[in-house]
Amino acid sequence: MTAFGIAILISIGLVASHSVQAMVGQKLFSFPPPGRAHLHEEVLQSIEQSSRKLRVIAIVGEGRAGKSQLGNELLQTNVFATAATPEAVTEGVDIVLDGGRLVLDCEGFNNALASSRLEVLLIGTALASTLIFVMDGKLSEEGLNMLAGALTEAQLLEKQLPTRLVLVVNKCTLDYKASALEDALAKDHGRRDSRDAIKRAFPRRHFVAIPFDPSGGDAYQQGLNALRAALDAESSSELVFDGARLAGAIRGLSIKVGAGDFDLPSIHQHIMGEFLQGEVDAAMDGFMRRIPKVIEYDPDFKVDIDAGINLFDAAIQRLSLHTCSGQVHQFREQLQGKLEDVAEERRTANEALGNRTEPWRDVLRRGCALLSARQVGARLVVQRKQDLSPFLSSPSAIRFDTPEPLSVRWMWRHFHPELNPSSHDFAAVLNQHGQVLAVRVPAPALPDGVPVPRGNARHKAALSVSLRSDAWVVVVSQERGETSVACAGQLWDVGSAFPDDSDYAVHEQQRRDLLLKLGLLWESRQISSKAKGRVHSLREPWVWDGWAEDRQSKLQKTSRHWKSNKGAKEHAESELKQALLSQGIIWDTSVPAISRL
Ligand SMILES: Nc1nc2c(ncn2[C@@H]2O[C@H](COP(=O)(O)OP(=O)(O)OP(=O)(O)O)[C@@H](O)[C@H]2O)c(=O)[nH]1
Ligand SMILES: [Mg+2]
Repeated sequence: MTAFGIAILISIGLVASHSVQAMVGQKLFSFPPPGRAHLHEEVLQSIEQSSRKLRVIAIVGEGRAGKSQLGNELLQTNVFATAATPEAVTEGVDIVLDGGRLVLDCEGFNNALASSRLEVLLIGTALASTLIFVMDGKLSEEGLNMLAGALTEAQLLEKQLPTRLVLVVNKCTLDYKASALEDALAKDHGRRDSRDAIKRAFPRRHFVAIPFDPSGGDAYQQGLNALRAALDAESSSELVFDGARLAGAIRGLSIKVGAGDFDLPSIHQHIMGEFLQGEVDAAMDGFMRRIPKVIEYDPDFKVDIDAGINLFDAAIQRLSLHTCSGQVHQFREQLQGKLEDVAEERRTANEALGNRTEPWRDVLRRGCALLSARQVGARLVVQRKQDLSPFLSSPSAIRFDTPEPLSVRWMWRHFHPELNPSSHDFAAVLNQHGQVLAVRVPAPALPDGVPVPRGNARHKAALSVSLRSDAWVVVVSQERGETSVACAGQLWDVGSAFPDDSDYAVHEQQRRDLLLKLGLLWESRQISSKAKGRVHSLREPWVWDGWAEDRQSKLQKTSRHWKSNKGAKEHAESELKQALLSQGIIWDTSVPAISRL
């Protein structure tokens, strides 16, 4: 190493030690004797650990052309070594990680006092999102040949690279037009091949001339601004890598170049592979963030895998990557496979939630929450101690031979007015284990005088059943999308859970009290009764005939031929009671009342 080289390393080290915040130039590739590329793994790690998406700006070109200084200007700090010596200054590839940019300062070629290493040009070309190719003083034939030569050497002649080319003529004293590069590429000096190769490989290219200006004055600054503008233009359509993927690409490249294998199509493929894998992962991440999480059964659950594919396609379109279509296709298929796996897994989880049958109270609660949310009306009668068969005797009711298990999916399909138009106005009846005993069960009318706090026919039907039996009834309101429970003739908000069996006695007392108040129990009726004695026979000279009347309904019963006044009245009352019961004027709380069904 020359004394100058040592000075450079010291100066790089100094920058590093001044401040942790400061950008640090580090050597990524060197070429120790006998001259094979050596990758500095410890430096690669800083790239690998970068949490940002990285775009690579590689500065390559003629030796002593001012590449490192341009790099410093772009980064606005002196991190790359520069010197006015005729000998080469930059050896191998130095890098600076600047936020989302990784800037590569590459050793030059075409310097009579230094070796020209094609590897460096290949490394820069292969990795670059944007390749800054610097010529010294003029747009030279030699420079163009060198660039085309790298493409030839790398067997990339027929390839279209996703890399942008910014060709810079630095230290320029000539008055170039903005179209100079295009003009030069259009010229035919019998060297069409190299020009065609450049055009084909770099469909996106810019030209910038930076005037020679020892004082770094206005003209020089304008040139730099033109370079910055060229770098900013279309920067959104550049290859970007995750740090780890870029490190993987560099490792693969290093192995190939270190082994003297310049077959860049395969390197190119490797790098594109890393990039595409990154895009597959990014599309997958974006997709996973977008698709619905399965926390509850969703009857309309659908996974749109196109959303994931579109994310990938957008990234590919940004780069206009048609020439790599075979490889793109392969990664797209890989993505599609992964998306389908996730979609299938979510679909299965959703179905499983919908089909779950235990614990049944939980299933009922979840089903009601779904129906409430979608404003699908429903009514479910839940049996307690009383046999609900009397309710099921209606001709419209369908009774199952074997009770069906209740699931959220069952509830959705059964009550949805479009999926099952014939059933959703009726009740489903569940046994004590939450299994469906019967469906399409109509409700008897609600007796007059029962307070109905809210709701419509469905709520009235629920109140009626809860008053006529010990069953409780869940109602989902179609209009307001809320769930209530009717129990013992009262309507509750379901926020306060379903009736608990331990409260059975309390509910029964409430039901009885309400029935008493409504005059629906024998005890609440006004009964008149009397007995009349009469002469009967020698053996039974005196017998009593009883008579009883229900004042309200005027229903009367007589019972004849009893030994005592009291007995005659009791029997008449008993017959009246039976008549009232059979006509449904009064109810027996131990049997479901179904009159006027
Ligand atoms: N006057 C003037 N000097 C410049 C300009 N650009 C670069 N230089 C000088 O040119 C010399 C070489 O610059 P470097 O940046 O080291 O060149 P390089 O292309 O990196 O050289 P290698 O690393 O050896 O390939 C330095 O003394 C710079 O100060 C310019 O626009 N004007
Ligand atoms: Mg340099």
